[in-house]
Amino acid sequence: ETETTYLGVTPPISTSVSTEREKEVTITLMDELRRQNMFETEDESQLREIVLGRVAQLVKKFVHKVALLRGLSESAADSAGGKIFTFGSYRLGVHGPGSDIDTLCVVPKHVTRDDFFEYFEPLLRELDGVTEVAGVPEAYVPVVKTKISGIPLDLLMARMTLSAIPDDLTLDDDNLLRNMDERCIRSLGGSRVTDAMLRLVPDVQVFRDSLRCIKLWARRRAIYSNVNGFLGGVAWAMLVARICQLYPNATAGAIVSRFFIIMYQWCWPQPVLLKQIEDGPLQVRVWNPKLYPSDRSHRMPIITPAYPAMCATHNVTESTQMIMTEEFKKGADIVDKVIVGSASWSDLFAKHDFFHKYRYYLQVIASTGNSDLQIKWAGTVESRIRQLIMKLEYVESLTLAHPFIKGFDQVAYCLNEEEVRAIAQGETSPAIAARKKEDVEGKEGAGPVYSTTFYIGLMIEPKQPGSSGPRRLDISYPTIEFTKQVKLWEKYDESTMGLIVRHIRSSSLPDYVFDPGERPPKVTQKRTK
Ligand code: 3AT
Ligand code: MN
Ligand code: MN
Repeated sequence: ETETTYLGVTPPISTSVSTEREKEVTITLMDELRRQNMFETEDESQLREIVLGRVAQLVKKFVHKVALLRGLSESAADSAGGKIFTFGSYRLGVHGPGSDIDTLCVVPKHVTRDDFFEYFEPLLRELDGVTEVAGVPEAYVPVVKTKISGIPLDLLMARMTLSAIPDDLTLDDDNLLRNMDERCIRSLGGSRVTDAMLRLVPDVQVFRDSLRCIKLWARRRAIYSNVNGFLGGVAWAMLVARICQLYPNATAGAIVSRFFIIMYQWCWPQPVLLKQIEDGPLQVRVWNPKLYPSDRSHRMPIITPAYPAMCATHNVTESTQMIMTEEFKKGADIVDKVIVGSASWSDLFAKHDFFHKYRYYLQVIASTGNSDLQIKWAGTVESRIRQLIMKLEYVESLTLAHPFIKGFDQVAYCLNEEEVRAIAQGETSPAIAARKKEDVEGKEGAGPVYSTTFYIGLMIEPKQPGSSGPRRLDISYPTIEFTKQVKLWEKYDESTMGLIVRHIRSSSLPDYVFDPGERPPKVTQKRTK
């Protein structure tokens, strides 16, 4: 046993300090991140602090008000407290100019979740500089989304089993979770995980700089999305944190370089852990593949470092794992070149080539005639696309089904039922596309159709030499099953919601998936004899 201590589940790979060259590329990396507009201005960062200060005051006011309503004495109400904690990118210190502030409001036991929506929300609406307030009490993690002085905030609430919330309360004690409501435990989770991560990295500034780089890279390469089977912000942060543990004295440039090499070579499904998984005071499941078959199905497990330990990457499928592994390899090659000087950091942040990569694509088109309903319907469809991907992975001649990380929203003003049907089926018509809201208003049977189209790239096995006839790709089973299952959604309504899955050739991809000038000009195919 050695005397030296380290953070993480194994000793570091290397404790040496970075080379001169690694220090140089760290400087050029930071320059590039600034050029890419990854940092907010000093003014914006001060504004965030002011806004947070005001939210903290408001939470206290709210707790005080509810205390009096519940018949507590004036002095008990005065000492009831209330405290905010941030999490997400702002807490990690990796937020960009437009990022929100994820904020948890911690309240004492006399304040209920209903109070949060009934009293806190109205108080918020009265606050100076508030331009948007939208409560989502029915969400898995209930939230009030707001905008104060132009800064977006996600406000969560957790009710503790304490009669007062002191200003010096911390959330790291697992025993605080005892007897708490499940939604409150979930709401605490984000904050507890973020704080644990910051405690588990050897150098917070190196971690932040490296994570900013990886987040930008993952966004540009279109592999930043938990719902679609890639990794979300928390998972990317945990991966970077683990590399930081393995190289405690390295600079950000060196961390990024090791990140790609190690992640490319990682022996999945060996989990990425920042600390040993521990048991705790609740009757809840802790991630354990030896015990639970569903945990055994996780292909790239990355485990949260706060109790109860959970897998942040349960959405990863065979396809998305292949895609990410390929990106790790490409990233490793580029960073190698950056270090020898034959590539620049901007090459690492090159835009993805999803819409150039495949010959065939699936379009999944969700449509309704109402913009509010469309958000819910499209969200539901998107959350199930992963199921379609997994079914497609079983199709024999399909090597890979690659989901794109975002849907494309469109609104078409239709004059009649026939047009509505055509749009819902994914057909495009220049005449309808050119029409404006005014053109259909007041007309009998006319109205808007809102559609969201998701794309899945299909990689098909090359045709076997010697086989006769055209190779047929039969995806009817996966698509029919998928449509059937999505329509089991409790709020599904046949008469107002459309769902279509169809395949198209790359040449039929609509212009809106490309940036201006991105699409190679169409060559008119003239057959020469
Ligand atoms: P941004 O800089 O805000 O884009 P972020 O990492 O802060 O990056 P989010 O604000 O979307 O990203 O998420 C912050 C945390 O909130 C991450 C996770 O702990 C939690 N979270 C996000 N989306 C959900 C969700 N749909 N359900 C539950 N928790 C979520
Ligand atoms: Mn955020
Ligand atoms: Mn958020």
